[in-house]
Amino acid sequence: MAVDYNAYLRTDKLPTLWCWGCGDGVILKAIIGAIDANGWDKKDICVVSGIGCSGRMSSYIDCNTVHTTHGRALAYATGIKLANPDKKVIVVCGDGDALAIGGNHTIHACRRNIDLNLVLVNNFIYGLTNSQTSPTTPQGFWTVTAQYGNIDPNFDACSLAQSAGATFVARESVLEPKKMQKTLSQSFAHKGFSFVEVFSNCHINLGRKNKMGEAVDCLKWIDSLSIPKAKFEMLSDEEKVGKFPSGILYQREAQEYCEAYEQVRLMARGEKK
Ligand SMILES: Cc1ncc(C[n+]2csc(CCOP(=O)(O)OP(=O)(O)O)c2C)c(N)n1
Repeated sequence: MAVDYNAYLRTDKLPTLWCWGCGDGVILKAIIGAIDANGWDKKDICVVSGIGCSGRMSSYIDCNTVHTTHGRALAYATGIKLANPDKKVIVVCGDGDALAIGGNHTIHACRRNIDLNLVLVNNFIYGLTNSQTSPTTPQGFWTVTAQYGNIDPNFDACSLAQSAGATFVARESVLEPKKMQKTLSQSFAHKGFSFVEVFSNCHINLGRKNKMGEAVDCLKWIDSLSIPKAKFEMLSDEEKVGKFPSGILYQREAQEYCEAYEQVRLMARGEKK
């Protein structure tokens, strides 16, 4: 059945603040589609976001939402989930939000395997604040904080999440919204910490300032970066440089943090030995 998007949107907040053609709108639609596919009731969902263009996501979804401080969305979400383990908590962060200022929260949320669903909107730059270098900005790119070209090596965020202990790790892009929605839906159904990185276009603060052309040229560049996991694994080490595998990259079952915490709570109350 077709998704009734209006039922999930705060239509009085539209149009969005995003630039024309921004990938954030594509991701918002896919998140709503994935919520709908899981049949979740709006009152059982909380969407938590940090500060950034992508952080505006929580303003537009009509459910329980918390628009938190920059880099701290996962800390808020951890508290919300521990206090309400029966609720579904979706966290939306930009690459600066989740990997720079909030990097510590990200690795420890992965390590705890708490049942949160992180959607990492990777547009390779600080979008909202006009083009500072983020941990995913490719080397050589111009940013306001790297005016001679970025010299910092960039993160493979999914490898980081997997190493830190996330039990569902995937990478998708705004170029394939239906595939992204399906992966998001699977990640939402997963019990434990799910980490879905979505490559998205910031054709204004990344593309225009790096003379990449129009929005569509920025999208083509994003498309050239990721290769489906099975094909990626066939590449030589040299061919893999600067490329990222896409799709569901890793999944396993492990003890979920709220369940472990509940056992501790019962022991502390003398209700369990
Ligand atoms: C503690 C703190 N430091 C810095 C800022 C300024 N700030 C707001 S958003 C942002 C970066 C946004 O980039 P990203 O997280 O990648 O999200 P995007 O806007 O690209 O979606 C920064 C540095 C802030 N609001 N709070």
